[in-house]
Amino acid sequence: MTQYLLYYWDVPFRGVFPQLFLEEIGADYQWHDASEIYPDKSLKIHNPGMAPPYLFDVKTEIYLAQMPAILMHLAREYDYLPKRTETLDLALKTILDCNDVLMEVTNYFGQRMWNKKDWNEFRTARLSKWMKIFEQTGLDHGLKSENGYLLGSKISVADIATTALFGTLVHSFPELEVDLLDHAPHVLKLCQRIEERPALREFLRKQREKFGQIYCGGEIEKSLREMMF
Ligand SMILES: N[C@@H](CCC(=O)N[C@@H](CS)C(=O)NCC(=O)O)C(=O)O
Repeated sequence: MTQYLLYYWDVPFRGVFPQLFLEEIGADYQWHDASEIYPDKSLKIHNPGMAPPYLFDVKTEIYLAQMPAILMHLAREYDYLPKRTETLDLALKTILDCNDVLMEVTNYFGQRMWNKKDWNEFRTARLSKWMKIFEQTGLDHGLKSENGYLLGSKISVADIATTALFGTLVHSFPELEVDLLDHAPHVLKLCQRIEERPALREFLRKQREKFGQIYCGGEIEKSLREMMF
């Protein structure tokens, strides 16, 4: 029986976070185009949200918006939250960091297009710093090149979020893999390990076959692509 409906656009960007999680836990879910809710019905659903992704829980008939809230909800339901207070807090912090990186990479969701000067500054200063933050977080909690997870010895929602962020980014923009290798080599390996999990490998293969290297779509993706040369 269908457990969840996930509403998002036909690009990976932010929707791949909940989708990767739903695949990881083997949930029975249906993907729906965000236009079924956004914008016309945004205010008509129970628990309205500003913009996609939206998750609809079929059993409780409750909608939830905001990617971090959706991930935290699923993580709690399926025991993907660390137990200790520090790492539990860090799980939320990691998801929020991911959300910030999405916003920064897309220059505040395409409010302005990238130019070479701003992009190079962002890439060398902030993007590299974000990568180092994830790397140091992992190292502080026992992440190794061949094993371990971002927040300890057990997989958590933070690993799914980190992979949805950096795994997707370097798939869509292979030019950025060298940045991740330089600034966060253990995180790069972690993303590769998570992407190879049996529950995720086939999903990602199909999704990437369908989307190719599409990232967030629109004018801002075009602008981002121009920055890569
Ligand atoms: N903070 C929200 C942001 C949602 C959001 O910005 N969604 C984008 C697609 S990734 C959108 O459709 N925005 C249209 C709008 O904001 O009106 C979240 O994390 O879910």
